[in-house]
Amino acid sequence: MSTQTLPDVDAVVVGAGFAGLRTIHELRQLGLSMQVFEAGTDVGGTWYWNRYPEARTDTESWGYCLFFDRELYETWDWPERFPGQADVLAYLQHVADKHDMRKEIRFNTRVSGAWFDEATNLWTVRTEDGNELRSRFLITGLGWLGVAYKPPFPGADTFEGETYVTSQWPHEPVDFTGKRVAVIGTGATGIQTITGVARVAEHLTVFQRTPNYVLPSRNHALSEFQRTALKRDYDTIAKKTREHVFAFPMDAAGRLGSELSDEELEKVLERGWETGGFRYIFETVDDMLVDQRTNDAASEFVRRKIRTIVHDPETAELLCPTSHPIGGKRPPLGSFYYETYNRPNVSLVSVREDPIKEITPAGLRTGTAEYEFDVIIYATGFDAITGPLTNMNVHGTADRSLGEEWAGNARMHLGLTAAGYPNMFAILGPQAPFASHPPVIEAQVELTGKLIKHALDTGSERVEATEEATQGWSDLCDLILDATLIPQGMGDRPWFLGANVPGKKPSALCYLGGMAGYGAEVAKEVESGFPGYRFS
Ligand code: NA7
Repeated sequence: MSTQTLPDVDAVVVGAGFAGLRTIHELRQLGLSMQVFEAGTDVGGTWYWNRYPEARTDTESWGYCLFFDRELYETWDWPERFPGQADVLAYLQHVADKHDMRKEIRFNTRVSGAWFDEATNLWTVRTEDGNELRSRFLITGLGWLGVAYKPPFPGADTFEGETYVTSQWPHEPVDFTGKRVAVIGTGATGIQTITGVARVAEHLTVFQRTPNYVLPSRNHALSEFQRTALKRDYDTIAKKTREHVFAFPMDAAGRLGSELSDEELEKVLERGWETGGFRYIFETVDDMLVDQRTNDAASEFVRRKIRTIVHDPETAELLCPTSHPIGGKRPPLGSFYYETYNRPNVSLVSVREDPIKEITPAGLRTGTAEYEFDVIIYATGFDAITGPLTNMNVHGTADRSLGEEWAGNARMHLGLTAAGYPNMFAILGPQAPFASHPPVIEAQVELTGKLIKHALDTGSERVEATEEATQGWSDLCDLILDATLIPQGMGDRPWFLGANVPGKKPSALCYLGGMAGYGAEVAKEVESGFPGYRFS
């Protein structure tokens, strides 16, 4: 008589942010049992950890949410155009409470490894507290930005003041009043932190290696009237997020910069700049990221704005990005960011030619100068996209870890599944669309549901992307990347191409074919009976 090893639960889900919560709903629809593990003490994921000053979305609130529950959409009130961290966290807490999701989640529990067993076709998932669980399916919702990157400056431990990392911010408020503060890094999180800290610190010194194109967010409170109108517009907004290239609730511009005269282009850019946010990129023209002349004009437009806003010409020049095209790095949104450099208590130090050499007990030292601080804030980014998954220590068939697998290029079919990792679904895995995350997450969780359902319907114990499909998707990601101007920015280390962490191999870590393009690829896969997958 043969004995069969049975799973403890149908699915283990890792993470309780947008992806984990949306997955709970999907698995319930399928009638599957689950255990969700979450390292934090509450739901929220990225929005649980990133509590630094002024942390805020760069996507308009009415599109930065989940659409699976219309009532949820119509009963939630976003206070601002771009919600702050506390509001996004409150939203996710509300999602979990409304759908009674917390009972599926074990908080304070970090997964330390997962192994696929070929003999039983089950995953064994181990947690740091020493427990083990066997499941048929493993679904990770780790986000792209769960592992901080902190440059290994010599002497970092010797600093006698306070040290903070933006993405590991304390839960208690930090008071910078009367303090001399350093911020290292001017990416999206640095930009937000800088404007917040500048208002209270005695002095803020910003250490900038690469200037960015910081677009004005023009954030504002939403009136009762606006909120009501947005809720009534649920169908249109949901459709727009599925069809817009970046999954934003916007329309395409419907015009090409390449077909406009210099004067017309200037006018359109001015309107986009005044409207604020990513509308400068996506509602002005549809070819900013692919047409050189248009991109040059849009980049120069921002430089002119910087020179107009910033009073000190030397500081203005340091803030002007010249070594990558707009879009070559992820452009941050700011709220009076450039204006901040007109404050008497803020100074800018370029460490491009004169890098930080070491952290000292009193502050830090570049090749030519020494600085003293009470506080150093690292806004130095993340081991993005691959870091959270490789850190989780996932072993597929042949006991091969994702870290080993991705020593070449990180590849995942449809940014979700990989050959050699059966029954594993990585929501926001490498080569998922580079677009606003909640709509991408919903699309990927829905696809996960369909793949699992097909496996169940066909009595399959195992569903796995084929090698051909995994490589084919990766080739497509390369092809699309090369059709854009984005590779021109590679020298400035964009994180979404894995270029920001020394030793990490840069590659097409995301799909740049747009949200509608992704939807079409997914539909093709589903409607043709999953040719990219093997069910057994
Ligand atoms: P980013 O955008 O990767 O920014 C990190 C910043 O830290 C960037 O300005 C880096 O300069 C700087 N950095 C990194 N290492 C160093 C060293 N050694 N010396 C000086 N400066 C350094 O990360 P964020 O956290 O701001 O944003 C990531 C995403 O989170 C963001 O795009 C949103 O989607 C949310 P560099 O540009 O490499 O010269």
